[in-house]
Amino acid sequence: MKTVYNDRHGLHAATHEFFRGQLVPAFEIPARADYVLKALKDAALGEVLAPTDHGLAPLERVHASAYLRFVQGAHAEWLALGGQGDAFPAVWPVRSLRSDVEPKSFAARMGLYSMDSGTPLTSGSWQAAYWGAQAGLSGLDLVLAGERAAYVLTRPPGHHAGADFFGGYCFVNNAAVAAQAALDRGLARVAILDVDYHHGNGTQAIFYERGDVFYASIHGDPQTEYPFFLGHADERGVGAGAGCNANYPLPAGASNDEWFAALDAALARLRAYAPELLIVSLGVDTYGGDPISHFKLDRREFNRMGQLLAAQGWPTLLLQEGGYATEAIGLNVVAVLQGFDNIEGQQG
Ligand code: Q9C
Ligand code: ZN
Repeated sequence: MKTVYNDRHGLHAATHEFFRGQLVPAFEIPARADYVLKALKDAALGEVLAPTDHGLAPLERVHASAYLRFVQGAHAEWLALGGQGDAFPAVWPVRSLRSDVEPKSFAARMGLYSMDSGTPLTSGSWQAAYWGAQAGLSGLDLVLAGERAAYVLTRPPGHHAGADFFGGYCFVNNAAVAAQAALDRGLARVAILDVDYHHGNGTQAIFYERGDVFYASIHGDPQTEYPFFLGHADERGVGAGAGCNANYPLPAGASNDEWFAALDAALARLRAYAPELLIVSLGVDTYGGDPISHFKLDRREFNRMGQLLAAQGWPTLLLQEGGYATEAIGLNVVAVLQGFDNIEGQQG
């Protein structure tokens, strides 16, 4: 299948991140995408294309304009105030505090527009994230033009980003932007299947009250796993979206049998919904060797995942999300894509 590659991803390059409140070397690094690109080329998986610019309007269909404006200018503001290196939020409007008034203070706006301190805002974050969304939109173009499937290689990831906040390494919700663009181009029902280890809280929240996007996710139980505050099984959507949200939280350490049972259940829900397009939030941090996650998938399982996704028969857009076993994620992604293209692939 064809790949759209965001070649500006390297503009987002953090050295450190806060992990459980401690500053550690960043996990979400440019080498992740470099390894995937190399593996795609080694496997001769298909053409690699550059994104075309669809402008800001499709991002504004999902994200608040004030939020996008803030992210766009935030690092320059930080430097102008004497900040050095990457910027991190440190204060948030939690319960009883107001989030309806945008403060003047930069530190306060960093908190207003974020959900955690684990997402470094760097000088190139906006550019990288903007072009990631453009890559997603370009992949959508391919699928709407009749390609069976397309893969979007980009970082930073997107599924934790909400309508007006960043977090979980994410700034722009690429899957949500692509889903909304598909609707705006005439589709009536889009499914998003999120197989990243972490629940895609941003994607779920963006479509929670809507029936035109079905969100299904298999992920580490938020009782113990990031993002902690969303992703439970009893979240089923409300209003027009009632019944259009399906979460499959699994305990950290869940077996591959449990994971594929959840995938079976999620796909059955999606078949009942009968989407015209499937968007896959393809995180490969479900890999057994991932440094921040606790599932046990390996090449054989990634290959099978791709086969099962293809077997549904829907036009499919696969978007890169997480995966932090840097040197392995290329082979893991290729295993999914080869499975989708019905290539057995190398095991092990
Ligand atoms: N204290 C994605 O895979 N860090 N995001 C956890 C726990 C955030 C992962 C810190 C992990 C986010 C797209
Ligand atoms: Zn993840």
